[in-house]
Amino acid sequence: MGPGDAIHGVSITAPIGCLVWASSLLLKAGAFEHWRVGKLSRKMPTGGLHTEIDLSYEQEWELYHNSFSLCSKKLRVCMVELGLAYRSHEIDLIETGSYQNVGREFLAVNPAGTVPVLVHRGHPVYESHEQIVYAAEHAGARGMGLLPSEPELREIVDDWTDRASLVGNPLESIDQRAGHCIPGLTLPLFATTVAAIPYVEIFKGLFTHPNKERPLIFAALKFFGVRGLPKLGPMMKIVARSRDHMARHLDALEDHLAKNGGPWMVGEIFTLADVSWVVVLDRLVEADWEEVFWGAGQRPHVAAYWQELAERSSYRTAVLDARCPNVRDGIAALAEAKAGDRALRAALEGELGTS
Ligand SMILES: N[C@@H](CCC(=O)N[C@@H](CS)C(=O)NCC(=O)O)C(=O)O
Repeated sequence: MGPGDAIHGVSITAPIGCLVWASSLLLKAGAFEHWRVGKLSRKMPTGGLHTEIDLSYEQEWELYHNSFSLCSKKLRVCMVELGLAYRSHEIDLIETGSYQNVGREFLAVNPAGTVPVLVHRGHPVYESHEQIVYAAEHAGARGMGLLPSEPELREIVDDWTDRASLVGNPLESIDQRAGHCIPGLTLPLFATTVAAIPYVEIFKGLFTHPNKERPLIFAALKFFGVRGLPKLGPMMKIVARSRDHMARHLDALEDHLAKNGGPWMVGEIFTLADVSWVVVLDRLVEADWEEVFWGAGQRPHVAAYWQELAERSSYRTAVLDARCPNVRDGIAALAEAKAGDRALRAALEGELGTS
């Protein structure tokens, strides 16, 4: 469906146009985001274990997660690396089909409505960068391997884990965290994966999701598609800004890996820092940024690091095997659109340093 198409004989160009205009305005002003964060932060639980909350549970470890979410992938990779079995509760986000994450049942698990949530013996642990540490600290010898106790190694692990994390509003501190560049760099992929999500599901978010930007952005992406994304100026600015900052984070990673010799972030030991970065690099690959960032001999240490990460069985089990159909199709559609449209490729990949 494209501009001018009609549903039951009624033109949808005008209402969609208004929504796109409204979403651009909101993105530019950022006023709504402040309102949203202000409103949600009263409900947003702090990170870490909450022993004061009791949830019903059947297994020692339970995981509320989504197949596509970056933070969920990180926690799943971590659980596989630690050899911790868990009971799985898959929660849909609009990215994968519906706003189950803001339904009554899931809000009882996490009032902030975000995934993942790790539940240990019925108590939730919030924030994925804290969940992986918590899980490692409760996984015996295997956990100690992923989380070294030597202060100088632990400092490296903490720094690089933090740099890959998503903490608070992703559009802020994009210069400090590669994780914060990920939503912007995923916009082209959202523009293809959303093709499988009906408008009616997307617009439900106007009534149910605390962040009204989400349905507006997803509706605009669906309407324009990836080929029309270059027309959405505010979104393109976010793509360009995220691309430039990600290039700097990867330069730092390249330097770090060149100095310590690899194959992992702290040399021979695979740690939580690598768990945190495998999902960042995976997202860059699935959203077709691999060539831009480490193709054609650029950043050879990052390229070699990615190759090692992608060969780990935890990556295959927790990320590749979990990929859902609309994401699989969206990845192929994005690659196809860029391959057949040089202007689109140039608009998305641009000249680094131009944002
Ligand atoms: N800082 C949180 C971020 C959680 C987060 O934003 N999760 C996203 C998926 S990666 C989510 O649930 N989004 C759904 C929504 O906002 O509707 C963490 O690391 O766990």
